[in-house]
Amino acid sequence: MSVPVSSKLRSLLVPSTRVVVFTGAGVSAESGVPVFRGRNGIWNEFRVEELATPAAFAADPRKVWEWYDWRRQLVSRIEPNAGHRAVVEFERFFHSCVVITQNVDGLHNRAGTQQVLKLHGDLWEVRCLSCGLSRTDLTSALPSLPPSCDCGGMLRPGVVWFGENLPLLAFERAVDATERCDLFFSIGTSAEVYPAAHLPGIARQHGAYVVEVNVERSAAAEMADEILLGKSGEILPQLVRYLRVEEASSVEEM
Ligand code: BJW
Ligand code: ZN
Repeated sequence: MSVPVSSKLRSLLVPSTRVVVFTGAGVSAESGVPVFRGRNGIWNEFRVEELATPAAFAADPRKVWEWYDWRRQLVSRIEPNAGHRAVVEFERFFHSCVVITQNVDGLHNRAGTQQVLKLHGDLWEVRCLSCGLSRTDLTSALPSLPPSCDCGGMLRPGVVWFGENLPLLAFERAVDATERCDLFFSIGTSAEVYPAAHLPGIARQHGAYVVEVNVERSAAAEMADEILLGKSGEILPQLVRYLRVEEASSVEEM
């Protein structure tokens, strides 16, 4: 089923438009990754204070690791969906398309996006609390919890918990791209977690056309010029079909 798309948005679907794609958990929902908030949200079942804070990890590292190991196993069994694949098509079509995600699942990369600004880290990264070394570890399930570094120190998940700073370079690049873009997509995020949630407003303040793609209106809706209500795995491929029409008509004109 198609959703109505404005003529303004269609006019922006040309290669020279500078695009930012900003995603949250909703873009992975159709792959089977649970979202955090709202219907079927993880936080309805678990308390955030018990799982996604440095204090929670200090109090019970094994419990926190069990949760992350469960999520690593889940993500290793599933595949990117049509929404992730459509983002790859965006990158191919637009001369400038910056992908910013709050997701830690790595599904944008697995779909084929090379450069992703990961604001909340990566489920597949581990960091040593003793020597500080970070590395990728694709093992699932982990043989012992909490896992240890070669130096003997305890490893932690390479994600950003509440109260922790975002990776500075990735966030600076995200803000920079957001300030420069013409078209900003906010996709599958509740836009409730800061500072990432500032991005749709920054885009709007700098004159971008802001489009929300979500199954329901989020906090970002206030900043949006246009809201496309529906699943990202259906709406984004619809936009890709428009890009193909645009591509075909520009070839005809040559
Ligand atoms: C679909 C769909 C489909 C479904 N198609 N759509 C007051 C008190 C305490 C702290 C604060 C405070 N005010 C501000 C703060 C700071 C705090 C914060 O923002 N808290 C708010 C919750 C109030 N932020 C931080 O602490 C951040 N750091 C920071 O600010 O540093 C400075 C600082 C330093 C020291 C002290 C204080 C500040 C860090 C935030 C880190 C967030 N980490 C997590 C966990 C990451 C690791 C992991 O995954 O385990 O990141 S929390 C969780 O939320 C995760 C997500 O990336 C993030 C955002 O969630 P997202 O992606 O938006 O998902 P949902 O579930 O919320 O929404 C899904 C959406 O999809 C919904 O809208 C659905 O409708 C939609 N949907 N299916 C399209 N098919
Ligand atoms: Zn170490």
